[in-house]
Amino acid sequence: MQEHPPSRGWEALDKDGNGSLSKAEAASVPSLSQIFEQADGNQDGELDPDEYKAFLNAAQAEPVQGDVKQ
Ligand SMILES: [Ca+2]
Ligand SMILES: [Ca+2]
Repeated sequence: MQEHPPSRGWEALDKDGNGSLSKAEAASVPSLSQIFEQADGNQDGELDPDEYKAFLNAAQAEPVQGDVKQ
């Protein structure tokens, strides 16, 4: 629940209120800053909530090697 703060604090991070986060806006969240370029699907330097969500979904869809529970 707490690994990725931005879904809760998105609006707080979005300083200029344009609905997406620039790299500068994301810079206050190190974990977000780290994945910014990967998550910025269209590479326009702005991370929008859909891109972020898609990134998280893709990350969760990755099969976890060595942690298979049956
Ligand atoms: Ca913004
Ligand atoms: Ca983008």
